Amino acid sequence: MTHTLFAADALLPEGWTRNVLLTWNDAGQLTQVQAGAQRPADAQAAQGPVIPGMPNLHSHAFQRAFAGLTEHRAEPEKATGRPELSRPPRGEVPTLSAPGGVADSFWSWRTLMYRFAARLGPQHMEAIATWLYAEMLEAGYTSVCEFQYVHHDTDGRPYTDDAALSRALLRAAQATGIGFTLLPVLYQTSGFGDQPPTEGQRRFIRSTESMLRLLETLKPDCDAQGARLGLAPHSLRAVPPDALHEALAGLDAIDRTAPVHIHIAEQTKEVDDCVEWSGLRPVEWLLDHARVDARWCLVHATHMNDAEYEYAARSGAVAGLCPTTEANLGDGIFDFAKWRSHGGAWGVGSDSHASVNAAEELLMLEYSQRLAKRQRNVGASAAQPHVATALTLEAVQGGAQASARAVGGLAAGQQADFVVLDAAHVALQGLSAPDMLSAHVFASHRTSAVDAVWVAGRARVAAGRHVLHDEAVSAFVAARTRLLQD
Ligand code: NGQ
Ligand code: ZN
Repeated sequence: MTHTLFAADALLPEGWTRNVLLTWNDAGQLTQVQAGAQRPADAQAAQGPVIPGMPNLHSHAFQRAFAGLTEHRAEPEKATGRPELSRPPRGEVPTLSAPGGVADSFWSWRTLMYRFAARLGPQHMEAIATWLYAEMLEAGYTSVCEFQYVHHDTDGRPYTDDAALSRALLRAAQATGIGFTLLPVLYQTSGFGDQPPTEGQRRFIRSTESMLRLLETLKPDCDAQGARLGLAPHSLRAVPPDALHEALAGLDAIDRTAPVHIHIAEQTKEVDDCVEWSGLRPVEWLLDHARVDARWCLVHATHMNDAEYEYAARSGAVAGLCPTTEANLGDGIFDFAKWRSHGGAWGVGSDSHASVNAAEELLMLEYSQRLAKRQRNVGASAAQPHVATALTLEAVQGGAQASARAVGGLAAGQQADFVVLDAAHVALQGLSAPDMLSAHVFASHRTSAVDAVWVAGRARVAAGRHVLHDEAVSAFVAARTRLLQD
């Protein structure tokens, strides 16, 4: 059987197109995208412009329940109440001074985040992720890459089912209908040069061999629900070179095309420590020591020199930009124009979920560039003068590549993942389709202009709400309350 939707305006890979008939099969794959079509009498019609669904290329689901809880200055000792977690590992003491004590930083945030993660169990994880994924769908994301690093129980021992927390995420994805790429994380050290893990990291630690066994365990579950399985070496500071090489070889034996994601060069301290350890900057080290190619997603890659921008872009890897988290954590500013000048692929992720909104990531990305360069419309391209249009199309491409799934936009062979904008929203009413998308990204003032969201040809969000909205909210709030009380 085939299914159809008629769109008066649709954003195809080549740009805005009039009178488009989308046709897909029972498997949810687009079989035809016909421009300049007549509306068939029996076809349903979209009530607003249709844009491709955005793949979210970086998420730590559990952090959704922690978002908003560190937006005040606090001394780590007082805030954690746990001496073993409050003492940052060697070299991680914030050095800037601020009124009332040391300045908060990425590292002090991380101490608090670890403390929050210490209490998390599979049921919390499932409840948090179910609401998060419903929320992502409502906000225009149609798939997500989960960078999943909490593996063990609260004492740091493997669960009876070693894959318990990953399975909780798979169930949440299944229930909400979001497309899924699961990236179990390899984490072994607390810093460059084999520094032993800290107490706060005990739930993350696995041998390379046990990671490969976990991947083998999870592969059939992922295949059964159309999810993709990859691997995420957490960062160069968490995975020593031998383990990195062994894990990549093991991954290849399971699936030679599986995606590989890594956090890299997010903080200047990480760059300095890497140079001290190896004489090379993190991105330089990685390009020299691993076969980085289009399977890779370099998450953040905030701090690169000119040569790193050039060679990393040319490697074919996707830059995994997480603009609202990078702003929230004070990471620094990625040079988007430079990356693009070398033809670099890129996409967006919501990472710590300080914001869960595809449009807002594009807004933050563009604004960071405007502030840094004192220019406007930095994200426009030769082919697409409208910034929101250009950024949407590129982020969908890069996000699909990083997800290793056929979710690259409105074209035959891709999954039928799309978003119908709300043409009746006050910010959009009466505008042309490209201006409606601009208004959605730049002028909807934290209200939603998303009307309907379809994943693999199935409507998951209607009138701005996910089918599970109410029950998912209650379970999420209950889980967060328990986590904060326990
Ligand atoms: C994470 N988040 O794995 O959740 C990290 C913090 C780390 C970001 N990098 C932990 N944004 O990098 O060590
Ligand atoms: Zn991350």
